[in-house]
Amino acid sequence: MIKKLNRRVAFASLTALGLAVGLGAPAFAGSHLLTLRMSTPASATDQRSIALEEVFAPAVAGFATYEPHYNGSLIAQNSELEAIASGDLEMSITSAQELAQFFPEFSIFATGYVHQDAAHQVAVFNDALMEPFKQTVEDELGVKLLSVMYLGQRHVNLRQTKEELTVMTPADLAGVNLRMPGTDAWQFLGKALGANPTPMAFTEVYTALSTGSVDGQDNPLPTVVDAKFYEVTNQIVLTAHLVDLNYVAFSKAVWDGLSADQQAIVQAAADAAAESGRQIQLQKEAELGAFLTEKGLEIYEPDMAAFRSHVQSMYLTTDASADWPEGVLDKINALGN
Ligand code: KDO
Repeated sequence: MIKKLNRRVAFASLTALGLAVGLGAPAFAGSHLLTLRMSTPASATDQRSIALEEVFAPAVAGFATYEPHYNGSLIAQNSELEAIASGDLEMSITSAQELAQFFPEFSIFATGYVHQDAAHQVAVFNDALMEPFKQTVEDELGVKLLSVMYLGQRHVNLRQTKEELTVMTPADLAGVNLRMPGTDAWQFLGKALGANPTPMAFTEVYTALSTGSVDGQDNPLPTVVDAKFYEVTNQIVLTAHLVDLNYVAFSKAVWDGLSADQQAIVQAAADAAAESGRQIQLQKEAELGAFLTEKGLEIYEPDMAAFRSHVQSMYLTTDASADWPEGVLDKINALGN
């Protein structure tokens, strides 16, 4: 908690300094195009990357050059927000879990079995309940959350064959070293699933699975295919424990230097990219089970009620929900089915 508070204060000051001295101040009038560097751990073939290149980039091309950096090659996973705050980066595809490092209340959007589907994510992001969250990130970190992108339903993906380990309830994951991304919110989710979470950057997961330094990882089916995790794992347990999202994060300092027309173009471009990526990702999720079965993976549903109740009670009976603003969970639930 102290660490988080320190980070929060430190970055509020850093952002104030960055804004005051004009770090990241854009030069985009006339023939001077603004460069929008975007860093993500995702690959160039991930649907979110493709959507930004194919939809966002051409829409802003009149005044900005979109410059994507993939596979964490420019900024390491989970450091992108600091980079935007300090003027070293203009855009990223961030997560609620990363934001929770600075603003613990964001963990509510990173909680298992809260978002119900892609449409629910959009309804929550566009609802008034989201305004104080967005405002805090803008004011204290200098980052604008433009739109919500759909990553998909995360499932547990293991090296063991189903014969070696069949997972029906959280108890079956006891002692399983499950790679989860390296922030507290992710690690807690791994524990809530009943596993032994191991923090690791996304770019290291394929090697860790192939050498057996972890037993498994969790990600949506399109990521399992895109990152070729199916080559080094044997089963997928369809836990659907997190309908995962990312936000299109944009430098507030750069935003403030845009004209009102340019801001409207950037906003519309981010929304259109998010919508395009969402539709393709949903289609892929529906189709890729068959592809993965062909590749030899065993795919099955566990006891969903057991997972849901174990995960939910872990959040509601521990400190994990202590920072959630009063009433927000009810509002999120009310926007679902
Ligand atoms: C991952 O590290 O497992 C994760 O899926 C977490 C997401 O928030 C997101 O950062 C994603 O990786 C990357 O964009 C790579 O797909």
